[in-house]
Amino acid sequence: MSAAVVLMAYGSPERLADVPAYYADIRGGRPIRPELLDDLVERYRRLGIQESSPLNAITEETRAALEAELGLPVLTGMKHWTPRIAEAAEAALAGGADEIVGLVLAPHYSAMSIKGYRDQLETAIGRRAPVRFVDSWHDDPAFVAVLADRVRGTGAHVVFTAHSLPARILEQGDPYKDQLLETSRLVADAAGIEDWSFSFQSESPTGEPWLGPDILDHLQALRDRGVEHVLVCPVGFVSDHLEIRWDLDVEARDKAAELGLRLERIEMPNADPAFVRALAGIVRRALSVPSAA
Ligand code: FEC
Repeated sequence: MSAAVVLMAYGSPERLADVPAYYADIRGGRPIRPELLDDLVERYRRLGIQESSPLNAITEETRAALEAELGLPVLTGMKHWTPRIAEAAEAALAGGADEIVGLVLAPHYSAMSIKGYRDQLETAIGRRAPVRFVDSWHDDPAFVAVLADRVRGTGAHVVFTAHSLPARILEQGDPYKDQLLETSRLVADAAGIEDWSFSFQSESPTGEPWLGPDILDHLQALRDRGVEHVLVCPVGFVSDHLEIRWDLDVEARDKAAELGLRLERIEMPNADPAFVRALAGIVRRALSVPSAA
């Protein structure tokens, strides 16, 4: 068999003029309030995406490093931007692959996140090749070690974070929150951290309740109970992008300053060689499981 990997990420607009189309893709045809679009354009402007788009550049660096590590073709497919997941799937098949590993650069499964990547990939491949899709890798020991190395030895209270989702996922038995808490616990145990907590971030104003606590409220609660120094360790994201560089580096930092709280965050895994080796291990494991096809 000749395998190829479709490495999937959220995707990010390359320039400000792309933001309306990108946002429309995220909304999947549902209406967008003009003030929310203006606010999003402004966040991207302040992030400096006219000069460079961090997420797309980091994803390409990760792709190239993973390809070199595995010695297999690795193609990037974006959920909400180009190159699309379907384009990556076509390129993988055109290159002669007769089985496809689907790996998302997001470790935790939710029907509201990973399932969307899976659906796009499986629809694109159809019956042309078996797809070995990795649903989650939140407890991968090498990934846990990458994060543990970044928090070990800190004297700060560690706050693990991840993207919030609408709270209704809990009634649907979605494993997202449990997987996030498991990663947090595994990282804390591996690093010998006892003083830690978890909060969500990056909630969208969609008019329904989202999972909490949100990090901004959580910082207030930590300050109220006497915490002076916080180290933020995102576990649900692996790259520098808008949700890190704006929601944490601007909004959470501003909130911490207002509270008189010292706030730092870990360096994201991005294309760190140890993280790329962890991804390669996940791909090799997926390939070693006997195929159902
Ligand atoms: O740097 C960048 O340009 C892109 C950063 C980015 C990442 C990301 C990851 C996740 N999201 C998840 C869920 C949702 C849900 C909605 C939603 C909306 C947005 C908007 C932007 C955005 N997300 Fe995102 N997300 C990123 C960016 N996300 C921009 C639209 C503006 C806003 O609401 O702030 C709500 C959709 C709706 O309106 O109906 C739900 C989840 C992840 C982590 C997993 C993954 O990476 O796929 C979950 C990175």
